[in-house]
Amino acid sequence: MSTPQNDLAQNDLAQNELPYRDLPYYEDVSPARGTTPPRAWYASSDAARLSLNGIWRFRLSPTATAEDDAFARREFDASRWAELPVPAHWVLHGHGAPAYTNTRYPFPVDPPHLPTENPTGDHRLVFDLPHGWEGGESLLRFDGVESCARVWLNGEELGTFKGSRLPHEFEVGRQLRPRGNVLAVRVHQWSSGTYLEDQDQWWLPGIFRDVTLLHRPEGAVRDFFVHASYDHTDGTGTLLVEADPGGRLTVPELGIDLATGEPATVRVEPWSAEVPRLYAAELATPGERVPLRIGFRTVAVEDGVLKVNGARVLFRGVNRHEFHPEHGRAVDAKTMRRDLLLMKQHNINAVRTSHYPPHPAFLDLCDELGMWVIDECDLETHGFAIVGWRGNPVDDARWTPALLDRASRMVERDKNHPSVVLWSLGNECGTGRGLGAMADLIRERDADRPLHYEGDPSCTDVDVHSRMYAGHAEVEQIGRRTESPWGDRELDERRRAMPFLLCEYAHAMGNGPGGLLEYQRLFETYERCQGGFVWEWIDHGIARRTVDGERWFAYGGDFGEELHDGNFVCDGLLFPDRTPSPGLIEYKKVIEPVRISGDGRAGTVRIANRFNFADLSGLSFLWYYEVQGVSVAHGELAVPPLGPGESTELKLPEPPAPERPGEALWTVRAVLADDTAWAGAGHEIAWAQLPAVPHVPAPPPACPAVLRKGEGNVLVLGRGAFDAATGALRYLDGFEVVAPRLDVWRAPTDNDEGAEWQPDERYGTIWRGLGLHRMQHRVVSVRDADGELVVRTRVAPASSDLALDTTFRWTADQRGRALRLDVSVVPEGDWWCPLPRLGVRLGVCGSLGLAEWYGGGPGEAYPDTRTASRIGRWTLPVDALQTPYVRPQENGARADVRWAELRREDGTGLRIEGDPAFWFTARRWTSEELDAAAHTTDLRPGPLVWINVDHGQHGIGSQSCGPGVLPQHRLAVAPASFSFAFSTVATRAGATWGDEDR
Ligand code: IPT
Repeated sequence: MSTPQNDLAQNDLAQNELPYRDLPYYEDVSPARGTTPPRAWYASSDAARLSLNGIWRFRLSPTATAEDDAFARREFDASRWAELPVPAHWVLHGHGAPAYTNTRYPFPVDPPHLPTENPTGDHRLVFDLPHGWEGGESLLRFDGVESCARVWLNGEELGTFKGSRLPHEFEVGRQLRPRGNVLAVRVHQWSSGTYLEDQDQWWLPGIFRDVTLLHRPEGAVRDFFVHASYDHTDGTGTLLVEADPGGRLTVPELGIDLATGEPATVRVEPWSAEVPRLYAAELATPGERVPLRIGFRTVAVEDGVLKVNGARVLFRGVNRHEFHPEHGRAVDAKTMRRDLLLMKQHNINAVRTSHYPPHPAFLDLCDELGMWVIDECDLETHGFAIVGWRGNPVDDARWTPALLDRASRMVERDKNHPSVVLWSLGNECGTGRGLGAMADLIRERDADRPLHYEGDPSCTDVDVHSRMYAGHAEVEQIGRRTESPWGDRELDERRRAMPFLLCEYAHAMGNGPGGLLEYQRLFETYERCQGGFVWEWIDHGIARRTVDGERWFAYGGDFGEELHDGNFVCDGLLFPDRTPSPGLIEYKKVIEPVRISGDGRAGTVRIANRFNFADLSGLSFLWYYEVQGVSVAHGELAVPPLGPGESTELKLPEPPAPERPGEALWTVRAVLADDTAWAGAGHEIAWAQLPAVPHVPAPPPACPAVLRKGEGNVLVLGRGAFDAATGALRYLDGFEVVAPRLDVWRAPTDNDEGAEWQPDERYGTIWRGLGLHRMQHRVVSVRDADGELVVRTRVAPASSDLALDTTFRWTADQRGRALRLDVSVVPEGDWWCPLPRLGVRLGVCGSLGLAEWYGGGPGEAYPDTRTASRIGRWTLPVDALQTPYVRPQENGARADVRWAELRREDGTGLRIEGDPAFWFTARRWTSEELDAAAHTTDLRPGPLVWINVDHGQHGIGSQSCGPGVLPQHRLAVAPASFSFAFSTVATRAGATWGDEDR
């Protein structure tokens, strides 16, 4: 933000930009010494290459200068050093420990200086050249070293470099010998580069990507640039490949055989993330043949809209950090592919490589499988925000060479990927001249991709307007191109004419994110709103084991860091072990590229193709007619191969004559017709349920039983036995229960807790402050009202006059086995905040370990995360109802439950029906225990299963970083009434009350 103080600070700074002098290389701001210019990366060629990955020797020292460089000499004896795999982070192999901070630098902000304690890892590898390795030039390539390296080969120093997630190469032909080569690499955890790499992630030093020796025959490819555009007006592609040295380019399938530097225009099929058409090609220079895969596509901003091949694209995106729970950012090829398959399988079509260029092979996979990519530079100086941006390197000319080096290493490395459609200057760097210089450099080199950077609201250097965590209302305003002015009229106008992206939204920390559906509607309504990127793909929990071998995931603070940001590092759609979280299942549903809607009663269904490029010929449509959650008829629906944006309305078949009464609905699913590269035939893409016959809850007792006094201090009503003094239910049909009572507490989610920078109320703190976690229940009266049992309780927190005046009215039918509970709640006092939940909690014996329910499932759902919940009959063990969020918190509710049963192994158990449908939760610990736990291993099953049947739940929102719960999803305090019927289940086959309903 531009304020007088800021401007002053920036001016002062400009005058202070005297050159830094006499700094050691790791503090010196210059990017590198001795490396060769950046160039395109390619996975293979016919030139020899030798992977130097493997087991190296390793020594850790506490400071940058504790050890001299004698280890680089060939004769040095490192046989007593530890062994360490490369690529790896040494802190994940028992040398030192990881540490997590979000924006804060873990050392004083004193650029470019670093703490004296600067863990330094000396790495050493002895290697032979393979048989037949020819002499001449070779390059030694490092794909990623954090954060600064000094390199020697056979005792001769090659140079130094910084830029952790960028490639660096040295010429080494002269130093190589056939046998016994000694490669020595000194890696400092902290360097001036660290000031540019303040991304929100673990601090993980090491050689974490591949090390490769590349033979460079005479006339080998130094660099090449593939320009492959597509003209959607005439269906032609134009190919031009620049190469140094020049050579020939062949694309057999297109009959192309050209000299480099010469263009060719031919009819082609275009590349898109939906239809990733690649053409196999070969670049041949006098000394090398490089296989290429070419995708034709044109990216352009036209009429304020970002278009590819002439069509508006909608990003259904995620922010992807590189992360593996055991290996940190040393992510292997299998894991990269796994990420992409999981994304494709969940309808995700775009990745922002937050906040650095990924392993280069990842982009090959994006080309192949189809993914829009925003490639982001390895640059973030977020920690300067804490000191009012004073000294921010992106606004200090002394750092500009380092910024430019980073920009050009990214662009040169990744320029040949059709999947990369936008360049991003970096993340959260504030503003400054350095960013402008980077933008100039990138545009100069590659005019064919628009630029992205979120941190400068003026949008001076970019082609798309981008925001993070903007609320729905603001996105709507932006959608209308009426967002508030920033300052400069001309720039404001320019910005309003730009396409808009949410480069981060929907913070997926813990339970959530909520509110996805409402964002998606905005993206579909406003042409300018071209989608967003959920923050983020995966939880960065580090795998640990208890002494008993049980696995758990560590977050900030678990390694004894004195400064840390706790579990803010676990905010992904995947759990650390890459199991999809409910958030991912919800996202998949919300962004489904086929919209199915209709009128189940009228028997009509509408299919809309929401792809931007693909038609629907690859999909099959299946229908099911379900009565009480059981499919009674099904078949295939003939859907024409609608083109992008097209829709049609179809008639569903005649439903079968009902064998028994009850709720009925149509489920229509769109599935892959054939196997694809990323999922098999039958994989579901989209679905909808269309109600045909509504659900009718069980009526109140027709022939009410009468309350009577039993033996001792007991009241008996139907099959229920109650404590006469408190009115608490003790037994149901001989079955012991911990009496149902009103419950409003949930273990606050990360989103309930909220973030300090969000203006919305932080309800976790507010609820706790009010004492909602320790409500007291004062029994006001226990009455026999015309044979019914009526119990009035005042439920209220200590030290407050707020209360919930609660009446439980118990009734039973003479003939039935069920007990009906009508609850009514009347708030007292000025309740100004929503409740976490409103319902009834009871406890039953832990042997009731199996849950079956008819209602929303199979996964959890909350008011603003319920799109993926589908009505059906579901069965799961109680243990599987819980979602293992890395930091335990409220989870596991099932929405719209008509009835639920908990059963023992022999089939006997308890049944609960709701009127209206309810939220159902069952777990082996209480909400209080859940609330107290810091890690999953803190939760120990108790002797009981605790059941919550809720009339209401507060929404989830995204406030752990973004906006809170939308008003329509808040659980406002208001008079409420709702009912449950409790009965026992005799055996699986001979069910009791509710039998007529099944
Ligand atoms: C935003 C960062 O860009 C991202 O790296 C991550 O830290 C995210 O927040 C939260 O997990 S910045 C935030 C202060 C809006």
